[in-house]
Amino acid sequence: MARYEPKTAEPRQQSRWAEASAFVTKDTGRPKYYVLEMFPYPSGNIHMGHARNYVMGDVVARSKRAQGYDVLHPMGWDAFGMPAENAAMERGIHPKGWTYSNIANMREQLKLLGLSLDWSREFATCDPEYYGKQQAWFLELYRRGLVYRKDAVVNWDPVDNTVLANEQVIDGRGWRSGALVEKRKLNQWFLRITDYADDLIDGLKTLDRWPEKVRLMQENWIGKSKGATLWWDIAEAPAFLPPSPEGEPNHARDPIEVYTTRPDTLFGASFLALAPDHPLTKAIAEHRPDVAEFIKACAQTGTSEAEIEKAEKLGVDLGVRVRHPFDPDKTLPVWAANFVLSTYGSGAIFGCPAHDQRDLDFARKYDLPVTPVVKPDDAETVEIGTEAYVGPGRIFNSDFLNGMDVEAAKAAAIAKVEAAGQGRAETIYRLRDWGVSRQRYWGCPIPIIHCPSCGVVEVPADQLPVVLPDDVTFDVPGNPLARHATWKHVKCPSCGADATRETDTLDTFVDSSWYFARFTDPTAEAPIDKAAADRWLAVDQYIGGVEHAVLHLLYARFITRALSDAGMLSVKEPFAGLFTQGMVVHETYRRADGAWVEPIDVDLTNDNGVRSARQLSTGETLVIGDIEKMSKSKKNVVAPAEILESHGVDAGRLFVLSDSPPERDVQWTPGGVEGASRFVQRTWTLFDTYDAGFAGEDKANADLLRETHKAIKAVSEGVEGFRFNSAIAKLYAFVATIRDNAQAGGDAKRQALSALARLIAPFTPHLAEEAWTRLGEDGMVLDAPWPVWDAALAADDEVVLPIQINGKRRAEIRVPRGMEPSEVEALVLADETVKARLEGLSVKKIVVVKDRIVNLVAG
Ligand code: ANZ
Ligand code: ZN
Repeated sequence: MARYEPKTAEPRQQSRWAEASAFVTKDTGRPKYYVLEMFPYPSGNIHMGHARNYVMGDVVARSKRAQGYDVLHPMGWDAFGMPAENAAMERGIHPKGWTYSNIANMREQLKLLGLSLDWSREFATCDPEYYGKQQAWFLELYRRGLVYRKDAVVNWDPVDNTVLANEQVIDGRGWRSGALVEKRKLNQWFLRITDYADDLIDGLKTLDRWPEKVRLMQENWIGKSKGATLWWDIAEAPAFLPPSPEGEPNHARDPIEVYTTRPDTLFGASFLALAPDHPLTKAIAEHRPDVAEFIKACAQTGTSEAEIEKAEKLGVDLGVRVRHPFDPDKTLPVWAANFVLSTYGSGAIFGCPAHDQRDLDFARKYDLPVTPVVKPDDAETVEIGTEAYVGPGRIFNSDFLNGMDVEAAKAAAIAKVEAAGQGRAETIYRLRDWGVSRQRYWGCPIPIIHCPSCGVVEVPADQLPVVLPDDVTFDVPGNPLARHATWKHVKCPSCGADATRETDTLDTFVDSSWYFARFTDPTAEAPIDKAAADRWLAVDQYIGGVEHAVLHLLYARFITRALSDAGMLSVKEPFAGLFTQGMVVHETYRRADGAWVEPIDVDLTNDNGVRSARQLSTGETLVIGDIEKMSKSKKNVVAPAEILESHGVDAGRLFVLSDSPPERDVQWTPGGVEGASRFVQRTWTLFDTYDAGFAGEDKANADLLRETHKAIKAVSEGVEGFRFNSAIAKLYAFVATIRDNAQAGGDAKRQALSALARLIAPFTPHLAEEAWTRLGEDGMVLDAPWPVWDAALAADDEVVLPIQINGKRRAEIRVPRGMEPSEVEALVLADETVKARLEGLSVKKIVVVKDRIVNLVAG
């Protein structure tokens, strides 16, 4: 009996696959299956999280291949972005060199994992061949009106010196730098994602193989809101507001526009509130230092909705009064308030304190009237203390709306303001157009030329790609492209005059919004080869982190729609199936002086359940900290390479999938990998000691055959349902069954081992190939068909019998299949639930239908 040697077996199998070009995509006309993991950013090294992600994809790819699909399973690099420029600024390395050397390094690390990837399709988004095609379709969208330029207040990251999309601002901070984001006005390029807002919501309903959570997050992000816009006439305004010529905005005269989802509560309105940077607030601030102060104070608190929600409600009375649309005699004060967002609706609201918590908090603070107008259906009235009533009910205190329910009152109120020309029904969205301009070097140049006489001119198709210059400097902040001596100076393609290139580059989320389509034919002349895209899209299974729920995954859905409308694609939804995997986490260790210590330098002991840790290099006692996502800062990282070195690829692959469900985090422990490694040995031993000449005993053979079919069924279902951990648990059990059943042999044993080799192949592919060869099979297990189970053999040995008492199902009982009725009867009568049900009754009759049902008559 020989030990299994991953160190020799794994490279042996990997060269076999390479020599056979085994993973080059084959298009044989069979049903297709496109498996894709979110491609990595080439930051330097493959980490454990990457490894888990790609191994999951590989399990899908290999099992689909075995099930007879033509599989597409490509890999590439999301290679533009800030870190490359940071490396340039901090260490003087050119972003291009940094990126491509990281790619080379990570490619080698990935290859070690034995993934069934088609490397012939590899590309990086920073390859001019890739981003040139992106420039081509960008111009196509420009011609179609989906790309435009406007002055916009943008989120400015003062550390990265660039603009961020709303999605990239998390709690008021830059998603990458963590710096507090500032507001600036800049001329920017935008993609009209809002044109697709409704379609993007509707499409979510078709994505039945997406996590519910992600669909909800997208729906909330798009934030469709149905309500009404109302115009409130000004009744009084401060004398200092200057009159302005007819046709120009006049703050002393123009009605204030308000957006509401609750026009039914209009009779409960007690004030209007404007955003701090509403034009009227600002006009008044020019004459009122207290208002100016207020605006300044608001600018200093966080800008995110969450922060605004948490902050104390503050405001200032602007000295303006407006007329109520339904009662011209009634006037309301206009305030500026910190909880009104300038970027939503019209940046102004009417406050109805009785039925909105923010308005109520505000009204209580500034002593504004609280008039309830909605009461629960069965109540006489409703008392408002410190909590607003936001539930359903009937309208009261409200003239012509009295007695209506909320929905009817909304419709009636809207009909009335529309008839009076004081408002209209309106649907608005939280979603904003996607600002894609970045003032950075390491990104895809926007293929536009600015000409003094022709204005914005497209770079002609025969001059694409617009390639980034290599000779740039990073010694000062700002955009290296803008200060390059020659790059931006060109002749206008249209009139020949001196002109300048656009120096903004595209947000890197543009790069990742179509790469899955390019993979279907990465060498196509067109950005996307239509026939190839039709063959392979949509991606059948996409796998990645849930942190991309609203960024990448929404942009990709939008761009797919836009390209589809431009005739370049046929699908609207890029990803038919989505799986969001959990993270790899690890315990943390700290010294008394607070320094983090790497796991490799830690000696753990366990005394009757009391764990302690010591630093190997110093002997110091360590504090065992929380289990956290592996991160460099806490030094709790275990590099895949270390594991592969010590336990082999297959044990590592097995472990990242075995210890918890794929959607949950998995904790890396040395013990876990060792367990996986022992399983590899045990499995190998079964094959290594296999004696084809041993016929076995009938009963043992029959048992093993049944166990084999059960294992095929359970593992297949686990793989299919993305329950890899339970599939692996079943494999552990199956290996134990084969080992323990020493009396089995002959065909049953052969079937068991043949099935086992094929079932482990997606998880531990190298071991599976070795086992396959050891069984004497020709070719590779990679190409062997997935085993199928015989339903009769796989059927459970136990059945669940429903128990009916006087015709009603009252209990159930689990018994061995085929149990005689008399035996079942005894068990039923002794059953606790049944006894409880029969309390005070006597059994008149009991009928047991074998393996089906138990009927009891009692009275
Ligand atoms: C009056 C009212 C009465 C409101 C009531 C609610 C309850 P969603 O559903 O998110 O669209 N609102 C409108 N614009 C706003 C802005 N720029 N900043 C902060 N709040 C704003 O929310 C719409 C509701 O949020 C609107 O309906 C408005 O308050 C407020 F009993 O109008 B409501
Ligand atoms: Zn010109």
